[in-house]
Formats: sequence, structure tokens, C-alpha cells
Amino acid sequence: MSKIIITCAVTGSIHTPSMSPYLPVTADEITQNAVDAAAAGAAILHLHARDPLDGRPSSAPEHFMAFLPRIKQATDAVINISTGGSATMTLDQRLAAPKLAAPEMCSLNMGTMNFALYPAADRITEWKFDWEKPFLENSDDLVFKNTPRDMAHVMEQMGAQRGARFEFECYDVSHLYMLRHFVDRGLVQAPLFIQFVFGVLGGIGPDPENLTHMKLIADKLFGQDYTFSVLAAGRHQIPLITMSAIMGGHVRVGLEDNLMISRGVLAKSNADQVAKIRRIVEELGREVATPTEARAMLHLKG
Ligand code: KMH
Ligand code: ZN
Repeated sequence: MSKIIITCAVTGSIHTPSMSPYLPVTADEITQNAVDAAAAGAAILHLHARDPLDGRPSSAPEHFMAFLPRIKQATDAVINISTGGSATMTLDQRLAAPKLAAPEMCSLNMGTMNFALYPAADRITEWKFDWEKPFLENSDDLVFKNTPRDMAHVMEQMGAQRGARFEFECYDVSHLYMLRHFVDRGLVQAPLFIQFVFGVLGGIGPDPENLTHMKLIADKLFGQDYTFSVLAAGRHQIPLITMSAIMGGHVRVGLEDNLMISRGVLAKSNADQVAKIRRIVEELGREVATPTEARAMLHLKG
């Protein structure tokens, strides 16, 4: 089996500071978490920004630029900037920082969907910031908008114009067919790096059978032209990504996807989660890819 790429999604835009004191929100915290995650074995760093004043998800380029150069200077890890941002942002807002920073990789969400936050909400015990309550309540009506026109726009702006390659976020089987459509249109090319996303309410559920089905359909649609990685929300993270490692896929960890390190215990850092999955995959006989190896596997611009 080929080497396994560990992606670490450092902070995201879903969890709120009141849910964990370890969620990185300032530039210093995001930098430290990212650098430590890379040192622990993450070849790819999936990054969002936060407003340092209140921890709210931010699309402001200055918030990204407060940590991106520092991370680049301190690690060789692949920088992957989210173009999903938050479901509450417009596409233009989501693309502002990725367009400016022109990273080697960025995420690309493969469909419009509901994006409810219930899996996380049961861990919220108090509201620390005024913005959190409306944000979470609004998930009842939140639409994560990624129309075919939006997706083509991201492919054109980030892929064709800036040479980024994509982490294709597929939250359901239908998203694989959407991706095939764009391959057929010639807007994206192999090797495709497909992130199977499990456990978002609005996407496919975190059942092992769904992972085998996603892989079966991806094999049919893309043959040798793709590799897959798995992320799963909350307590489903480690079981599903371990299954991915067994099936020859890659893995994503990070506090964007799960705040815990084990049942009832908050992860103190992103690096703790990287170290945990690294131990597991090495025990399973897989070797962890370096950033240089990940660049070669995914044909990144470097
Ligand atoms: N938050 C994850 C479920 C993105 O940033 O583009 C998916 C994600 C989306 O990482
Ligand atoms: Zn993300």
C-alpha cells in the first residue's frame, strides 16, 4: 500500500470557543497548532481563519495573513486553504484569502446541502459569545451553497488561474457524480484527491457501510485516477479514518472535525490527534507520507 497522507484541519468554522479552551482562534494559536501538527506527522494543513477578538469564523485576508507566512516559514507542510469558509459566508468572501494567498491546495465542496450542527450542539453548556447562539440556531435554516456555477468558479479561479489542486469535499455519493461531471467537462484533472466526509447532518451518515459504498462508486467513476481520504465528525472520527487507513485511503484529523482525543476528554492540541492517528496507522503497517511525498502523489505545484 502507498504511504498515507495525514491532513490536519486546525480550527474550521463549526466549533465555538466555548466548546473547548484548546480550539485555536488567534494567529499565534493557529500557527502553533499548525506547526506542531506538521511536526507530529501531518503532511497537509487545512486552514480556516478566525477573528481573534471573539473566535468567530473570518474570511478577512488579514486574519489569514497573520498566520500563513509564519506557518510556511516554520514547516514544509502543504498549505491547504478552505474555500468552504463557513456556510454563513458568500462565495466571494470565501475566496478572498485563497485568491490572495494562492496556496498549493484548497478545498472544494461538491454540492449544495443542509449543514446542521446538531452533532456538536450537545456539548455546548454555556454561551460565551453573543454571536454563537444565533450562529448555531441558524443552522436550522442554514444552506451551504455550492451550485455547479460556484464550483466551476472555484475551479477556474483557484485551479486554472492559480495552479492550486483540490481536496474535493464529498459529503454524499451524489457529490462523486458531480465531480465526475467536472472531470468530463475538463475543468479538473487526475490525480484527484477526494475527501469522503461523514457525519455532517445533511450529508451521508457515519456508518462503515457508507464508506465501502463511497469507495465502490468512486472506483467505478474514477478508476486509478483518484485517491481518497476520510474525515468524520466528532466521535466518528477515529473509527472511520482507521477504516480508511485499512482500505488504502488517507486520513484527516484536527479540531475542525472533532474536539476530543478520546471519550469525554478534550484534545489539548491538533498535534495530539495527529500523533494518535499516526500511532494507529503505523501499527496497521502503513507508512506516513512526508510533505514532499504528498506533493509528488497529488501533483502539487510545490
Ligand atoms: N468542515 C468539514 C465538514 C471546507 O473547509 O471547505 C468540511 C470542510 C469544508 O473542511
Ligand atoms: Zn474546512
